[in-house]
Amino acid sequence: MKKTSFLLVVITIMFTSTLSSQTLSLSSQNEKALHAFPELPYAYDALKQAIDSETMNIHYNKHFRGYHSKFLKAIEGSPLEKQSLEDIFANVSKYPEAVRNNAGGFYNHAMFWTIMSPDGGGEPTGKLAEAINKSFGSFEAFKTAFEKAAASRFGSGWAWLSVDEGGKLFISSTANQDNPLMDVNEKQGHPILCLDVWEHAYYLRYQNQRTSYIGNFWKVVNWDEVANRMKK
Ligand code: MN3
Repeated sequence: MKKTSFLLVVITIMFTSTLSSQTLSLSSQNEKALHAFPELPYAYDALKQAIDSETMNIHYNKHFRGYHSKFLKAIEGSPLEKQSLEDIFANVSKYPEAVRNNAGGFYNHAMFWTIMSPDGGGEPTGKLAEAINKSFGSFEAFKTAFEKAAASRFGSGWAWLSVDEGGKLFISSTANQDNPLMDVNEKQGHPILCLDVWEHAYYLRYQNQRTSYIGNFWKVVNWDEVANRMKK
C-alpha cells in the first residue's frame, strides 16, 4: 500500500513536470516567432573603439530590455500581439503613447546593435556606395550631413539614413524613440543606418562630448549590414 502511493506520487510529479515543460517550450517558441528579445551579436567590449563595455552592458541589459518588456506589456491581450513592428509603426499614431515609445525603443535598439560590428568601419562599397554618392555627392558629404543630424537633435533621439518610396536615400532625425517607419513623420522611409544620441548611449565615456561619440561611431559601422538592409 505504502509502495503504491509512493509510486503514484512519483508518477504524478513526472507527469506534471512533463506537462509544464511542454507548455514552457511552446510559449517560448511563440515568442521566438514574433517580438523575441534578440541576443547581442558580440561581447560588451567588442565595440570599444566607439562604445565602452559598461555602457554597452547597461544599454543592452537595462534600457533595451526595459523597452522590450514594456512593449510586450503595452500590447498584451490586444491584436497588436500578432502584428509585426513595421505594421504597428504604420498606424502608430492611433495607439497609446506606451506602444509608440516602447515599440520604437525595442525596434530602434535591435537595429542599432546589428548595424555595428567589431569588424566594421571603413567605407561602404558597391551599390550602397553608389546610392550614397548619388544622393549626397560623396561619402564625406554624407558623413557631414549625418553628423549634423545627430549632433543637432535637441534632447534625446536618433539620427537615421533611410530609403524613401522612390528608392532614394535621405537623412533625418527623430525625437525620443520615434523612427522613420512611423506614420507620425512628415517623410517616412525604411531605415538602413541609425545612431542613438540619447545621453544613456554615450555619457559614461564622453560626458557632454556628443560629437566625439558621433565621430567614433564611424569606426564600428557594419556597412555590410547597412547594404543588406538597403537590398530589402
Ligand atoms: Mn538607447
